[in-house]
Amino acid sequence: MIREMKLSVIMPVYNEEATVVEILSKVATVPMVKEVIVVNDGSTDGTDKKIQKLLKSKKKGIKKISYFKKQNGGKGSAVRLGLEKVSQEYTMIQDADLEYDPDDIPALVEHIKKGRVEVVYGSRFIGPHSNLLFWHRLGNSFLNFLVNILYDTTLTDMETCYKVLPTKLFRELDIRSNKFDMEPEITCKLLKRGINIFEVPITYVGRDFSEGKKISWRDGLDALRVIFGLRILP
Ligand SMILES: Nc1nc2c(ncn2[C@@H]2O[C@H](COP(=O)(O)OP(=O)(O)OP(=O)(O)O)[C@@H](O)[C@H]2O)c(=O)[nH]1
Ligand SMILES: [Mg+2]
Repeated sequence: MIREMKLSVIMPVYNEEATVVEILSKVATVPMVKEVIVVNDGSTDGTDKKIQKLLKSKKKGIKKISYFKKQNGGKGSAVRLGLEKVSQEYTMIQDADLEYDPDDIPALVEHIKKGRVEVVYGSRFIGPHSNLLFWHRLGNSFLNFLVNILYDTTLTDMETCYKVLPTKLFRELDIRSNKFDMEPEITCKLLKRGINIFEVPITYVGRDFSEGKKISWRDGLDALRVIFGLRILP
């Protein structure tokens, strides 16, 4: 059985003037992407201007993009607002930098289309990748290892932004985290429900802080709180 894939993409954006137009143009032209919901929460650079200009242009695929602004609250809070606006059966997240490549989306959703799995993650560490930051990679591996031990699984990349979920399920997870701790919250809540997360290799070109990366060691502490907290909760 090949299922028609109707996908909404939520794009949280904060100070990404260098990349936002290119990534939006790319993701809006992926065949199964039926809408792109951009949430910009108070960028202080030229991000807003760049998005407005793109929306006014007649570029292919732009009709699919809807744009929301709010006060800065972090990636998780932006995704939560986006999720309220989603209209399609499946939802995924696309960061506004160029680390993840929308060309990988068709392969990412292939096994959902075939009806074999419900939730798919794009793993950066089983596909071709460059990784620039040693401590970031180490922290990432440690958090991933902890999830595997505490939730009895064998994921390779629970922090990936490429997560595809049925929209109904995503809403039921009732995500509370406001920042990057949203990623372990989604993962741990899925695992607690006994949902089988299917991983597909994706390409990844990591950026560094001079190129706009925002995640830091403090976000690692938030992740620890979420991973342990959700394990203890009934
Ligand atoms: N709306 C919104 N988006 C944010 C905020 N902080 C980060 N983002 C977005 O979240 C995405 C990921 O941020 P990055 O700094 O690239 O973090 P990263 O280390 O690459 O994160 P991963 O790719 O998940 O490992 C980018 O699209 C950012 O613009 C925020 O406060 N608000
Ligand atoms: Mg990034």
